[in-house]
Amino acid sequence: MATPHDKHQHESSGFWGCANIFIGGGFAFCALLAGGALFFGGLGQGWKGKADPEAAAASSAAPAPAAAPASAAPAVATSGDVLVVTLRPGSLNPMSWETTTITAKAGQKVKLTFENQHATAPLQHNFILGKIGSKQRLIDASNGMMSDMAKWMAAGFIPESTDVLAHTKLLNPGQSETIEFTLPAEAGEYPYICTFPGHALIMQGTLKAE
Ligand SMILES: [Cu+2]
Repeated sequence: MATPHDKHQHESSGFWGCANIFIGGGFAFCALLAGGALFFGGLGQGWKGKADPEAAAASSAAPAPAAAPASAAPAVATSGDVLVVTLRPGSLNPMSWETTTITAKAGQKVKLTFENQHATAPLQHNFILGKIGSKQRLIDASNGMMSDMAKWMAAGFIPESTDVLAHTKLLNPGQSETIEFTLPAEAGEYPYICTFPGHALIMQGTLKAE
């Protein structure tokens, strides 16, 4: 189910690593202390309006869109028995998920694509799906990685833990990866977070298996 961690260990990127630690720290500070989401929301709308005439038209017709998805692909769809999920960073806050709740069936196959696209705040991210009840442990593991950023950057910030059910590699801005996994048979709430240090406290979602 989970792909072997060592498969990704050759993937490292010094430039984005350094840039992202720097940028990510700044964003975390902003988002936590100064209502960064609102700031980036405003910025995002402005950029989107320039880049995309349709979005501009839509936002003048409806003046207060809370969160306009950037891509045409629906966040969640089904194809046969497979749940097809497309995740992106949040358009308002780039250190959040655009989709924070996903409903699935216990034991269902999932084909998940993480499109790491953000118009105004390119950051590195990963996607980690954890066992039921593992959210805090994964957050703690992510925070613990700050003590050895070089080691964990080389490992894609993937926690070495049996709590990890499935994950992408660490994606650079603009990259995307599709992973397939089968949910456990147990119904419940499976947390998904980005374990890039500094992101985990905000970049959280819940996959509800019913
Ligand atoms: Cu992240």
